[in-house]
Amino acid sequence: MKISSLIATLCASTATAHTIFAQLTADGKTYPVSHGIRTPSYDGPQTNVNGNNMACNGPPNPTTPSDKIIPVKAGTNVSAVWRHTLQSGPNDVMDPGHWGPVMAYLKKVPDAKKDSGVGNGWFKIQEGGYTNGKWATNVVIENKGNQVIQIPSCIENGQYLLRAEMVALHGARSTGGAQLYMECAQIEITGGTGIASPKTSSIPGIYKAGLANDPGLLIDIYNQKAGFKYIIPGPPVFTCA
Ligand SMILES: [Cu+2]
Repeated sequence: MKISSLIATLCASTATAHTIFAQLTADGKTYPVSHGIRTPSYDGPQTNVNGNNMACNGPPNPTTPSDKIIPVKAGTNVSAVWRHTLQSGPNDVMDPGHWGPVMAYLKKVPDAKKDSGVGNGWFKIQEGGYTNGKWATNVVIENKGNQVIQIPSCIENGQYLLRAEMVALHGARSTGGAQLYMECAQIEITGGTGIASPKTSSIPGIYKAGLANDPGLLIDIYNQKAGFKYIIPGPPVFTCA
């Protein structure tokens, strides 16, 4: 058995490895687990990039609605806090062998508590891939589960869904083998200048299953040359400048 197959097999046999965007830190305040976030009772991945559950998770990871909305100031940094389970602490974020990219998206919605997130309106505001020999998932793990995300200063005020995502590529050498973890937080942005209208994309729709279309999700990460250029999936990051 090749070492890459061995690693993938080990990972698949341990359900202890996955992760959940469990709570949000905004304006210096860390909210309780599941406050304003549709967290699942199971920490498994989504693997069908064409499924509606690619937006805000869902079966086979049943998500619980929240009646909370978290206030966020435009231009500030928030942290999506990742945990292995809803009971885990900062030293139990995810299996460190879950190498892959990290991303965050926003979608402006009329009612953040009710909107499914499915369909157009999403724009990417943060991403990390493979830099200086380190995967972005490992950066988050070493940062005690904190994915730091800057909320653009130039967008409109109002309610948004904040979709934070980590992707594990240990099984991604075959189609559908990438494991995508995402949850949606319900936020209300204030202080934005509103001068920008980001170009938006649909979820599902931002990712593709085939190699020609998405080399960032169909890749044998164990057989790359040192310093290879990893192509982060999804649209480019929106910036105000
Ligand atoms: Cu996993």
